[in-house]
Amino acid sequence: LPEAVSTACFLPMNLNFTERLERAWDWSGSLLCIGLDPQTERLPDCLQGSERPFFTFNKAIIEATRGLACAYKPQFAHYAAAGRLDELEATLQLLRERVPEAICILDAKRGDIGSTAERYAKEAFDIYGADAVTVNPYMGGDTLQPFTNYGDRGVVVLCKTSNAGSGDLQNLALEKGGQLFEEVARLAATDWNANGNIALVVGATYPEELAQVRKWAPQLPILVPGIGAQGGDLEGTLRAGLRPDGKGLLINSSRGIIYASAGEDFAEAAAQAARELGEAINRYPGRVQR
Ligand code: NUP
Repeated sequence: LPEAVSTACFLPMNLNFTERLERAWDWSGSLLCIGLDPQTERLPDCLQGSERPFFTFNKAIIEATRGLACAYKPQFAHYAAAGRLDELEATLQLLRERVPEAICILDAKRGDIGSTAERYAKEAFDIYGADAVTVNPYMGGDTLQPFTNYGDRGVVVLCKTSNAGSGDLQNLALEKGGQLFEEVARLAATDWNANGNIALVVGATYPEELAQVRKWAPQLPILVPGIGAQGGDLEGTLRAGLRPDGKGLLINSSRGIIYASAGEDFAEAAAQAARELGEAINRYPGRVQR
């Protein structure tokens, strides 16, 4: 792994994570999060011979989409499986330099006993310099603490995931009433959130559950993947998830944006797709502050 980068963040250190996210929403005027999930076989032909294809691809997309999104979300496995973690690191550094106002979420879905979780937190925040990391709460609150201890960074907890099988466990009924994902939302908004830096993940494929999560966690930021390639429901997401201030959501699309074109115009096509999705989000009446 690379040397630890400076712990300097994308945005001023005196702001906590929530304040930085609010700034990112206001600066971009957007709730859009662009997923940076490069796959070798899907890269445009013009990049196939490139020395650092993932970084070159991301760089073009980041440059073309500056100002169109409040956040970017590289998914760790896409880089690790290709042996290109150096290009993930370079991508995060580029985001820090070129779009310091946007939040960078490292999607790694970490979760382990405390002493190992400490290593994972260090990896995400000190090595990669991410503003936020996704974590799996399955092992309990003590395993989230090493992440939440970084008070200026965000900890994005899986709550109701977008995949078809997410109900196998997440929708299990609890003896005390409610379902497991609701208990995750409740704990994330209360006991687990002593440092005020927790956000949740709820898939755009489950707007009914999103409405439930909003009840348990009225103020928490919610990362919503599943728009675009997974066929999630944008209007249902906005209806169920927006806060009264018209913010509160990070609506992610990865493949729907980055693979908008397989030609040489891939970056402009990605920007166009980002613009269209951002505008569709902003047309929703609830986006206007009430
Ligand atoms: O519940 C989740 N669903 C999901 O798709 C939680 C996630 N973090 N993701 C991630 O979001 C997934 O790993 C991928 O990086 C992205 C969705 O990509 P796409 O369907 O927009 O291409």
